[in-house]
Amino acid sequence: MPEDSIQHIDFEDLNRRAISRPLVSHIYTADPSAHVFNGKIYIYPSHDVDAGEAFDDLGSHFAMEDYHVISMDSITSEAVDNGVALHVNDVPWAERQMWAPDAHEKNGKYYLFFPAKDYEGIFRIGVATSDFPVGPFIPQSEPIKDSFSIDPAVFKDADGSYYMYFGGLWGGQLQRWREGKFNAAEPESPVAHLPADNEPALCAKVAKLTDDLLQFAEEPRDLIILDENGEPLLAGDNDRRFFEASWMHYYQGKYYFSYSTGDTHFVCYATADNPYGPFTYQGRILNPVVGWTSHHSICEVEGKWYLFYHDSSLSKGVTHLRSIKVAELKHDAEGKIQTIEPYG
Ligand code: FUB
Repeated sequence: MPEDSIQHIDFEDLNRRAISRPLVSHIYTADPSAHVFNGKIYIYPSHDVDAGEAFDDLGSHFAMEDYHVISMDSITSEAVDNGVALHVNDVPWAERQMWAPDAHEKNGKYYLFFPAKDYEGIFRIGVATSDFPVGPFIPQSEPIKDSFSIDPAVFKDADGSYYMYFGGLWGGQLQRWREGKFNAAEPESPVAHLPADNEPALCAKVAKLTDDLLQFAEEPRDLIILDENGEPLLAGDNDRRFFEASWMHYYQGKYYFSYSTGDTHFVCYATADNPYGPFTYQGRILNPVVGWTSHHSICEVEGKWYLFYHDSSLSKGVTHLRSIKVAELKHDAEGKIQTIEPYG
């Protein structure tokens, strides 16, 4: 829900209508990436804090410093905070802004993938490893070579390959990498360097990972989303084009790429028959939540599918103080996802 409409919200009424409650309320959490490892649910969220930074459209007020892993024995059990799993002070290359992370498992080892700004103010994506799903995680000394932008989501395909999906506009800097290297030219405005409305939209990126999950095995490719006529979505198609918050899930023979439309506040999805695409736009998964951002993951737990998402209802609309939630997600007989209305 856009910032300027929040002042009119009756939060008591909204919380009554909300389809789910915050999973934890002793800290603020956002951007939940959920997985089942060894029969247990692990959620890798951002840990929101109020660091006193001024609000701007580059997201400087999202000044997070560490990650906590949240675990649940089952979808209805209590969500447990397992404490600090990684702190920015322990990451040699990272200076600030520990944004939306993800994690995965391979051969009994756990990998935390996270974006942060380096000492030049450029978002990079790092990897940290642990013998335990809840950490503590030990970071690599350098970010992934040639990584950029934000919101890594790692998907394991049926053949054992792992792919990273990533990217984000405005504060996520994706628009500054259009020429293959960081465009440092001023102004550092969120809308500078974007394509014109009638040009193809900027794409999320996808790259296969190396066997040790520590590097890109190939140069990241554009994840193209086509409209109903087989044409790439345009940059001005703000209700449908990619903005940030990549996620991938596989359901009945199809790859489902889901993402946030950012300034129009929807979580949407597109499908393909392979992990690279091209994908075809299908529809909305989640209508706008309270707060500017919307960011989710989709995870199967004991045969049912769930949408993990966040909103700012607990903080009464403070956009950088969010809480993770979960709701059941349903695919219909044709595989279409039913749109979720967060407040009933
Ligand atoms: O949490 C910081 C940023 O807000 C994430 O990286 C974006 O996806 C948005 O949720």
